[in-house]
Amino acid sequence: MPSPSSPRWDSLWVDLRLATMAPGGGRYGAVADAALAIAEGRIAWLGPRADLPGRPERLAATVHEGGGRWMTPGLIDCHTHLVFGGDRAREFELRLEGASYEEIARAGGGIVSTVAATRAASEDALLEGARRRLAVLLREGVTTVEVKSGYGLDTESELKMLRVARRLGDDLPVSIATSFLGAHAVPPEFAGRQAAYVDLLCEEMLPAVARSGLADAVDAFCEGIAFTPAETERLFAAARGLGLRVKLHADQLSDLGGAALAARFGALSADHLEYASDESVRAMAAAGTVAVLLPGANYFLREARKPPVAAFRAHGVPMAIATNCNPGSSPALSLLLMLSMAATLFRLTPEEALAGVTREAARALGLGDRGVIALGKRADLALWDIADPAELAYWMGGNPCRAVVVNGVALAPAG
Ligand code: DI6
Repeated sequence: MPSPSSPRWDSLWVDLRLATMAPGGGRYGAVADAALAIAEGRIAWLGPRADLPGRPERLAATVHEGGGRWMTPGLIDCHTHLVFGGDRAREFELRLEGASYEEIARAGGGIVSTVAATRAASEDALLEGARRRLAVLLREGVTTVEVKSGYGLDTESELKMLRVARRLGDDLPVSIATSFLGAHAVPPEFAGRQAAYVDLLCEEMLPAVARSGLADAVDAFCEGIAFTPAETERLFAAARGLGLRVKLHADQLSDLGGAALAARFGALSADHLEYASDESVRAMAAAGTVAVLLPGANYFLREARKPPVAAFRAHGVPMAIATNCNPGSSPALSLLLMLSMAATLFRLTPEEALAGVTREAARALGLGDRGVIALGKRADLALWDIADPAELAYWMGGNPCRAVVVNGVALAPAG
């Protein structure tokens, strides 16, 4: 407890416009001419500056001038494959010459080619590559990032990827949430023996990952070129037995009922969803499963079909947006560009898009302590040089982020 003469807060921001993104709070949950106080990494006070209970210098050890700028929750990128070896620029050229993503995958390229490069890379080399990509994301006000494994596809290589993901959070000012994606593709040594790989996944890899404590959730790719619904169910049942939450790459290239399956397991999220049926949307609504929309992959694979946004709205399914940063379907390093794409390609409103990388992205990761600006939440914040929050989805390129606050500590974004 501070003594009566010591300031009650660690820091205080004044002269702000807040986009709290709190539900039910009007457009963007906005508070004009606001102040926000931080104590022990948490939001300790917020409201109109005129309601502050004293002079700022008396109230906090450090006072920051917001200069009338907008402050939002720190952005959350809730679906990335940030850790990988090599690149797939040649595959991009092949696709431009007419080959499809599925054809390349079936011919032994695609995810499996990144697996070879990832297995061959040292842990430090993987860390260095991922750190460079992550630093670019963070410049745009991102304060939490989900990182998947899924390019190792054997126990040791998957653990290596997850260790790299955790180390990213030690090295850079960001929270990292990890997902084990051993069911991303069938590794080459199991070609033609998919059932045997699923046995290994459920009986050896998943238990080893659970024991390591390196994964916060379990993910899978349920698709014609990946794992069947029955295989996915078996993995999810094993995950549930080990006390791990699940999420799913569902209905990206075809409708296998993946989103409904995810909902049956109380999944945190179902991701992609271009081919999700109305029945799946209803199941997601009933289960509270978040729809994670990935416009980068939709754009990069030139997919004509769009996720059923009107149905998500009609049934009250929360929509999150993420970069899906990966070398094959979405080499995207800008979460703000994903807001623009979500608005223009998927017809989200700019406010829905911003909620998709704050409030709803937090929900997709099961992180109840962030994603909105409210009392007691983690002080992860971003400060923007914009006249209106809609600009975050409006500009295509450019970076209006002027400062970030991570766990209460104010930082200027590099670069
Ligand atoms: N769907 C995707 O878009 C990524 N993974 C998945 O299941 C693609 C990953 C890659 O092509 O490397």
